[in-house]
Amino acid sequence: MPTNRTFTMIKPDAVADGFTGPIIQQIEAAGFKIIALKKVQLSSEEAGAFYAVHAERPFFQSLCDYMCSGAIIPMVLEKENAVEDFRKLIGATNPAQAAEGTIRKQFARSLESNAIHGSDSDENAAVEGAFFFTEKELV
Ligand code: DGI
Repeated sequence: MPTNRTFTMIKPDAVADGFTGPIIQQIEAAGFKIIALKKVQLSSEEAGAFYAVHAERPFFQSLCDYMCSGAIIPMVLEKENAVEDFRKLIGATNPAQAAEGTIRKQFARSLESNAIHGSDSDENAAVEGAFFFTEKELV
């Protein structure tokens, strides 16, 4: 994936709470172009594979249960400096510590149910995007 792209997913809490529309609106208003988008529900195995890097963490099982508890909206986004700018737009992992105006501050329920994912590097953006989308689906 080119380095001007990042990967995101709107997580089950925000989809269930009806925040898909407002979140996508803020993403586009911040200058990100949506290159790919779909709605899916992960199996427990798929959630575990996506978060394999956290397999040894105490919250891993809870995170997997949460991530497959409902529909999610994975997306690939394009913008100059996409990874860094998107992490700023969504705010800190824990919404209680997220800056005012960030997506997590506005829409997240808790540290675990934190509304949205954003890749933390160009390398991870490429791997995570490929987890959900083929090259042909990036348009
Ligand atoms: O890159 P982030 O999503 O901001 O954060 P991360 O990669 O460190 O963690 C991935 C997800 O795991 C995060 O969005 C929420 C969850 N998480 C992180 N730290 C904790 C956690 N969940 C629980 N229950 N407890 C934690 O300490």
